[in-house]
Amino acid sequence: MNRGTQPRRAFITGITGQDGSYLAELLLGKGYEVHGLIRRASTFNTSRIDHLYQDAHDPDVRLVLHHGDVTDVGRLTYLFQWIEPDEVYNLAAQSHVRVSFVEPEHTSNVTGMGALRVLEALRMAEVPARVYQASSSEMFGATNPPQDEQTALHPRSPYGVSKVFAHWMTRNYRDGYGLWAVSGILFNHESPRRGETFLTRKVTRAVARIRAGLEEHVYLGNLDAVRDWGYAPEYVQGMWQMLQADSPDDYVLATGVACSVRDFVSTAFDHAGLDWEEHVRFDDRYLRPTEVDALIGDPGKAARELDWSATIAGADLARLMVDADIAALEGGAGWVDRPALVDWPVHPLSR
Ligand code: NDP
Ligand code: GDR
Repeated sequence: MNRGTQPRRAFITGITGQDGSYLAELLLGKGYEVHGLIRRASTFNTSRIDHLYQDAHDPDVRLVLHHGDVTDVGRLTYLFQWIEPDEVYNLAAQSHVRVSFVEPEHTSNVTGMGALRVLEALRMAEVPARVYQASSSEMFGATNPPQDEQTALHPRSPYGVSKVFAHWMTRNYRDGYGLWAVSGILFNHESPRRGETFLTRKVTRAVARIRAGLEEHVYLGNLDAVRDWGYAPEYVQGMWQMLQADSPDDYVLATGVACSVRDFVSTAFDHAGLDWEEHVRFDDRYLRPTEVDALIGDPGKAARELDWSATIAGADLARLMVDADIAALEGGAGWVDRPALVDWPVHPLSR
């Protein structure tokens, strides 16, 4: 859509999550007007974006939040008609694989059907936006590495199955309705803003607390799984690049570097001068009914066609995250320069 000198408009579902917060930063830095969908919660849920807060009374506010939910297609349709975004990033999901076994229906509704609602709302609103769908390496599941865009999908969790549904819906809306839609098949990506119950952050946060004498042990499940861990800010850059391409296509974003859970754990503890075997205990509650043994991506297509590549992987990432958790615990420079908690006003016209 050509708006002359007006800023480009992006709409992000999942803006309060790890990726949403980095993406909002990136797009604001590029001059975009950014609209984010947030869920009403009984406690503040905007801690990852509070440092981006702008006073809603300023005339040139470029970050606007809207209450809503990807389970509510009417709300999404209304917002798309009213905002007329140029780019839509669908990052909202129940994104925890272990939790998806406990809540398969909820996960399917949000992670799978939620993506369909975003696509359908855009179709109904007749807004010619470019759409990014957050697909996942979990879709490959049991298929042997290395995995790329041609690799067969074999999901091993309700989360993985939901992402496959969303992935194929996105392709079908592209093929059937001409929607400018892409799926980014992203391998694990982490950061100091990673949710505290995912493996990397659980470990680096525990390392900082054990080092400070606040805790003695951390309980983990399967240490044998192999993942391809990259750094989240680099991955949101890749998302944006996918939407700037000449034509819509799907891309794998990965480092190509294999790292086992055990190696990540030992690197993180080593970095803080601790012996991991003294502090890590096993708890079978963190096992999954079906595990994904090895995910190692081949990001060759993204390198060739988007000039995208990851620079931080596995062990470097573990050290970076340990440093950030130690700094945060010591009250120094944490991951965010957070102002006093703010009550984000939802837009007055966003009724
Ligand atoms: P997070 O779990 O950190 O963030 C998920 C976001 O979705 C949060 O903002 C959450 O809101 C929001 N959300 C959850 N349910 C709903 C709902 N019903 N309606 C609206 N919003 C909702 O995930 P990440 O940032 O790590 O990941 C972003 C996306 O990328 C997800 O779709 C994830 O599945 C996918 N992905 C992630 C990878 C990774 O390694 N990080 C790899 C591949 C794919 P709230 O804050 O209120 O909970
Ligand atoms: P994953 O990430 O399932 O790959 O999904 P997670 O960090 O949860 O698990 C990674 C591996 O570590 C093993 N593991 C543990 N995991 C957790 N969470 N807690 C533990 O105590 C623990 N002990 C061992 C797991 O079994 C697994 O093998 C992430 C999510 O961000 C998805 O949304 C995303 O799509 C995929 O990455 C790519």
